[in-house]
Amino acid sequence: MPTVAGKRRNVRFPFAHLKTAPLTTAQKPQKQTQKQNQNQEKRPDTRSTSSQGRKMASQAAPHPGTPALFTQPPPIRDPLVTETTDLQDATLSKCLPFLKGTSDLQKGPFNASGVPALQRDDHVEYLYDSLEDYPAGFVAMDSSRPWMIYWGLAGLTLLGEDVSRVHQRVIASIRPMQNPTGGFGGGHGQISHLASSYAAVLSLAMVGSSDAFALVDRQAMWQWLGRLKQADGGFRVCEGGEEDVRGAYCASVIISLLNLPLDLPPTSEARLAGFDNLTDGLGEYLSRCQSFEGGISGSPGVEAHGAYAFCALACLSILGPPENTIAKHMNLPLLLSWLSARQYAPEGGFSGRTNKLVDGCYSHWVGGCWPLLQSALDGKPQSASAPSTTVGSLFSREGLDRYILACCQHPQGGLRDKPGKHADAYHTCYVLTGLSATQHHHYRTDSSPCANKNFSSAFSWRSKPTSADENVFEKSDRLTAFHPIYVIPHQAAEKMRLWYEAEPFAT
Ligand code: FPP
Ligand code: K
Ligand code: ZN
Repeated sequence: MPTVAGKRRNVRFPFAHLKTAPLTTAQKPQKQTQKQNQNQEKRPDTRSTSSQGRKMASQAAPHPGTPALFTQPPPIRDPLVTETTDLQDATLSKCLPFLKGTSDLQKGPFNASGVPALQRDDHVEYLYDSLEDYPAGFVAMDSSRPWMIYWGLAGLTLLGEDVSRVHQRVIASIRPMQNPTGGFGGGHGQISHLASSYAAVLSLAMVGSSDAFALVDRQAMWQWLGRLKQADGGFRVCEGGEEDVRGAYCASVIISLLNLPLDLPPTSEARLAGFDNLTDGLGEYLSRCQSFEGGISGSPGVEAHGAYAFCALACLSILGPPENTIAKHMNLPLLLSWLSARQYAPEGGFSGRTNKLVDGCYSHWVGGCWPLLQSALDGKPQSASAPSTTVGSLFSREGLDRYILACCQHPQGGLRDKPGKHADAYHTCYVLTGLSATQHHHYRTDSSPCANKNFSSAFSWRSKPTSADENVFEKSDRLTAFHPIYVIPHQAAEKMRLWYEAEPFAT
């Protein structure tokens, strides 16, 4: 993609994700050293750099305004010591100075609640940069091109940037990845995948021009989805590939945003299983993905994980009103219990699964489950405005805000998994999405702007900003609200759907 941001800086990405990148021997030592040096969190010159100084900082008094819940290890400990408890202890030691506001590696200013400000300009600059060229060492990311566009555009949109001005550039980047047999690949010449198609469609929705919408070959997409639909109700992620809840969610997002016909194409093999529609048997498939713990796994019978919980709950929230679909296909008390156990104290952030560590990206994958579950519990909306009674907040917004703002901001811009990790575009996007979710109340109304009644409840979501007395973040740190299912602005989702409603579709 050609440069859009005036200022250029070298991209930063975590090399841990690139273990398989086939770097040449000539490049390897030099490039990695250069990257890693760049990624060191530099302490400001004004502070002590001695180990004594570090020790004092970690023992220093917490920033006033920070409740004890977020500054001390948990009062009850399991006496059994394992590799898992050691890793958890190490994570706590890394996070506590950040939560207390005593780390040298943190930028201020801190507000009266002891929460550091969002480094908005640094993150904007980081994300514009993430849309630029990458050196050869990033070759492993070549199958994630639409994702990199999505993460960049979504993060910038959350931060208040107008991404419609790059619509031509986005179209030019995405066009070569569409296959005539339907869908988008992860890179040039690669077969279509539901995850890259999801990222491509959402990117086109965010730039929001007719040219962007007209790029999608809906007929071919529909035929391709018909080939991915399986006899047990789910979707494979690509032809000959695995079937999992990512497939179910990405397919449902694409079907509903592009206003595709629900009928299975006549040649779809899933018709042999007795299905007529792309969505037949999908809720039942997702139901089989709820594990004994109450969480949701990628496919039936394996370990529950937060990323899959979001995919499944968002998919159910597309299929129909959450108070019907989630309540019908999930054991709610068990789901609530597992989801609640994902938020840790003192960290405040979420883990993805039992006995694992907090990670900033789960601010979205787990955090994004809460509005969907809340809507299921709130029940059928009675009006076009916010409901007068709801079950209230099901998780600690304060805890998540503290984890995000204190622990996930890289001092050189971009957001991250946890202290000590590099920033990357994926974490920057999903940590900011999580922050935005804490800053808004998301609810459904009884009206949708769409003429086609299919999936109308998915287009009935609205949001309102949380009030000042609920917030520990500064007013200036408020982000754009995102649609809780489509993870782009509400308007972008509605505009795309309405555009395709007006376009004839020849089956
Ligand atoms: C475990 O990683 C992670 C997973 C099992 C799932 C990852 C999937 C996603 C993040 C998103 C899928 C969604 C779409 C829409 C394509 P880990 O073992 O490194 O992390 P952990 O220790 O936190 O579980
Ligand atoms: K992780
Ligand atoms: Zn992560």
